[in-house]
Amino acid sequence: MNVNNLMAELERKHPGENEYLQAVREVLESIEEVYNQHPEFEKAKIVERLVEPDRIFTFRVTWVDDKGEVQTNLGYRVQFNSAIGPYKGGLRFHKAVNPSMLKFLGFEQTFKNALTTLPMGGAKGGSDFNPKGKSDREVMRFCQAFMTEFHRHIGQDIDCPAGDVGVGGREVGYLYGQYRRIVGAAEFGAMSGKAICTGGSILRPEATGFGAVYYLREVLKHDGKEVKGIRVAMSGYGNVGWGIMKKAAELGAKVTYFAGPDGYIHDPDGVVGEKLDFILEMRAKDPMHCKPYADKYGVEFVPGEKCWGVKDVDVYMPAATQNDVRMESAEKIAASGVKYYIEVANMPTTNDALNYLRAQKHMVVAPSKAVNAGGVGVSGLEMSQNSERLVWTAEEVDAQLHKMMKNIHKVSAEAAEEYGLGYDLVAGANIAGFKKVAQAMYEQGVF
Ligand code: 2IT
Repeated sequence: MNVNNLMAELERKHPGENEYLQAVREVLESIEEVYNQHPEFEKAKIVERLVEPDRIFTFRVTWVDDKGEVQTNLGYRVQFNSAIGPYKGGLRFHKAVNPSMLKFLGFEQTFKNALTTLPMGGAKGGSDFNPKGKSDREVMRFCQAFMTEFHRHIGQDIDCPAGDVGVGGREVGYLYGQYRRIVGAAEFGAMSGKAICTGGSILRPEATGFGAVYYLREVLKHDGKEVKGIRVAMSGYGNVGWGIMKKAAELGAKVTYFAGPDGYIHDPDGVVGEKLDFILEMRAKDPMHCKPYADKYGVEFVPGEKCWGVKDVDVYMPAATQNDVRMESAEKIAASGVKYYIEVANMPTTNDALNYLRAQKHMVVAPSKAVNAGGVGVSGLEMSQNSERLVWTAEEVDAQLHKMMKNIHKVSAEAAEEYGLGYDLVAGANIAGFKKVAQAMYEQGVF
């Protein structure tokens, strides 16, 4: 394989799909050498097949808003790869959703899911529906209209969607309800992220954030350090960011900086105790502003800025959205002297910024497809519970999540070591995830 040639071909076929092309390039660059040591993969054209989704569905979603006006959105599902299990991945409802974004997410999901060790292929879907400012009834009508078309593409052994940005417990409830109504069966494993009373798993909402902190713990352990006392600067305080704040507080670490869409907060005492509840309230009232936190607790708020570059922390964790950290921020991060850069949101760093940070000798960089895998990991455990028709306790789920995150760190570190790359967690995760999917494709023949 020659990455530049392959990318030139993909750019020709998919012009302007920048996020997708970015995600593919990032993975291919780090597996190029490994791949070239496997002539059997080369012969079976594994990479050429793996970079294209198996299929993409696009459909019209028409619904009626509260004013009685007819609205039309677009719905999508990118079924990327099912070599190791049924398609699995979230649904994103956001006004910027387009095929390039969902292809990048589906591609990343394929390797992430492989890292969890559970049998799950990769997929992603969603809609350009903007949930902001919509009433509860409008959200329900939209979800029902979406599922009326979408149901024919999913199923417990085919494709199991879940939540992502803009799709939380409420939306999954309406989506699953409509699925059950149409198929006329309680097929729990056709969606994950469900409420506990509808076959959901305990800890699924917290799993991504908790898992990220468990992963961070392994990185620190590698350096002989503990989580206790660690200070974190992060972006995002959505479902995932909040989970990080909560688990960090539980383990005696603290989030002292967090950035939202309107600027960043500096709380030297950390987001702990009842402040965690306040964040939930604040977000429910207005997800676009974190300033009310500063007003309530009398701490610093810096409008219009991100906290990348602050010096009095030990770890940076971008947990907002894709391409949040660009070159300009990466330079500030490197100059701050902070050692750990732990990606949490899917692809939060542009490729040039990521390569720049990875090249810093004093830094350890961990990739989102490993760090945030606990979310889909617990989705996989939800599918297991649904198949068994059993409900696990919080202790059981947490123990499995913990084991999974430890293992993801371990296999990533070992894969990098095996190929002479030292403690390179980014390349290691790509190599470990890729090898599993590639081997499964190879074993199953050419199609
Ligand atoms: O990015 C992700 O891993 C998710 N949105 C979770 C997907 C899932 O199926 O739980």
